[in-house]
Amino acid sequence: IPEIPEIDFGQWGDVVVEELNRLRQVAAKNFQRSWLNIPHVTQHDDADITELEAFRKAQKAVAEARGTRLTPLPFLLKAAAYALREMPQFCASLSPDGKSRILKNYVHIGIAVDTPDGLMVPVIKDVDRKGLWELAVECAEMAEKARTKKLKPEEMKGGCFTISSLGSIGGTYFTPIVNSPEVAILGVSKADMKPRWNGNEFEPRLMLPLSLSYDHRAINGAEAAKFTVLLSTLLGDIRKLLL
Ligand code: CAO
Repeated sequence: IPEIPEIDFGQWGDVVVEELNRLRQVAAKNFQRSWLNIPHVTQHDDADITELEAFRKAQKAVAEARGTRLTPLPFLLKAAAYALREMPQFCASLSPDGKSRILKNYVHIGIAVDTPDGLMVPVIKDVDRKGLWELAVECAEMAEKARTKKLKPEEMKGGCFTISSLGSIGGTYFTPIVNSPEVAILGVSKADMKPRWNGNEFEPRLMLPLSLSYDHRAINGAEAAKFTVLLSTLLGDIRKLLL
């Protein structure tokens, strides 16, 4: 690809040159490799989490008694794990020669964690076999380890899918870069009250913006739309996670 020329920005005013730390350099390389190798498409959808949120808030005292916090993230992990089991083409990697697809019979999901040094992605193993409390504790532990540089290399390996949640910050939709060799990543933005037509009138509902970026070599658009519809359905009525 054409190189970006080196420019002396100092000729137009004062500048400061900062060295990028190793983590940011490695992340930059990974982003560029994924961006250049993967034909990306992003499918957006909204999940109605009004009931989920009422249930989550009702667990606040229980969470405190257990010494943990129940954020939307464990619910997202459970819904994603269910969808990955239902649609195994999302729980897969392409062989480097592009001639085969490796389907994984395990559900390990990475969570993007923002740290002062840059982005880290610890992997939660066997999400489909864990309960919400277990996931809540593990997410908090992994995020803490990431922020205090205590993650072991093996705790960042083996992911099948990644969730990047910017929900606590804000924004509405974004286009995450697939964490190769995975074939899809779910971006989650901030939930907001929106008017929804219920057939008779507009009702205020809490809507969660979802953005699924996927590798178009491995997944077609119809499959991606079905995946986000399934995720929205599961998050809209979490009893369906038991089916
Ligand atoms: N909508 C509205 N509120 C949300 C939300 C959403 N989608 N997601 C989280 N929140 C709320 C939580 O419920 C919590 O509020 P309460 O305490 O009142 O319940 C608050 O935001 C803070 O949540 P949190 O950030 O502490 O916890 P989390 O489980 O949502 O996220 C983690 C954990 C590690 C994913 C997050 O801290 C983080 O680092 N996110 C950044 C990821 C990132 O950088 N992605 C970009 C990668 S590409 O460059």
